[in-house]
Amino acid sequence: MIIVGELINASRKAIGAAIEAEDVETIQKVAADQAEAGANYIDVNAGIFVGKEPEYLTWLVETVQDVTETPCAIDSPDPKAIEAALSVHKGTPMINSISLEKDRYDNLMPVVAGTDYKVIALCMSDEGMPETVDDRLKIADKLVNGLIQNNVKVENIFVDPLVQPMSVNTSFGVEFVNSVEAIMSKFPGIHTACGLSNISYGLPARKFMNQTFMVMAIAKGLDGAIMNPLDKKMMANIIAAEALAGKDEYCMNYLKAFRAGKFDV
Ligand code: THG
Repeated sequence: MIIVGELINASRKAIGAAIEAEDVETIQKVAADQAEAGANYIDVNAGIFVGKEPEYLTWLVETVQDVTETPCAIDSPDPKAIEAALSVHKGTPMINSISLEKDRYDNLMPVVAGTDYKVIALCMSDEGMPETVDDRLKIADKLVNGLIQNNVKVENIFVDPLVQPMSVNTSFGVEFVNSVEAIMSKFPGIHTACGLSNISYGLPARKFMNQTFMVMAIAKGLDGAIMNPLDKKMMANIIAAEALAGKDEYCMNYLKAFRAGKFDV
């Protein structure tokens, strides 16, 4: 599982305040803690600051990279903000995300074309949010083919089928996990990723719903997630679910995690 640590997101109160105050220490602690907990990428999102997003995202990348070698996932719908952040990023980042929305697609495709960046391809178009497997496959098909035509390697693409809240429609959980399965089998070698926590929006005890949903999605092939790596139960669930899904030869990783105390949660 490729884990993208979600905690540096300006929509979280403490982080929004730290960004405005240029509080390096707070941001660096959250970055280092997530890297230490096993994040493969550190998501940086300054989306609430309209107009200032390029400036703040650039500052976030520099601040995070001063304290960890773990690369960033640059999280913005705005190609200009992504380009600004890329101009200072060292190493190979993840771009979060391109979508089929025309402006976003047309402006971001040249930025990722021919690069070795990891690219999240979000199943969203100008026609709105997809609901069924079929809706998602149609968008994924266009995004994946477009990226491949622009010389992005299939193994660098993470399709995000878009998680929608269970509280809105009882079928949204099943449609999502079936989309993961359909996308993984239609495009061999591709990855999937998502922000899981949307599934539990509007419900109590969200962590239980999120943790269980993760296991269901892993069973269908999900191999990337934008999540809180400091959630130890979630991390333990992932290790067990990946072993159960046949992705952990001789349960080596499971045994290693046990010995490291990762199941003492
Ligand atoms: N897909 C893609 N990118 C995304 C999302 C997605 N980026 C943004 C979002 N959705 C995922 N990121 C977050 C960031 C923070 C929170 C939720 C999603 C959040 N966290 C809890 C909090 O602040 O209280 C803490 C988490 C916890 O305790 O478990 O709210 O869907 N491609």
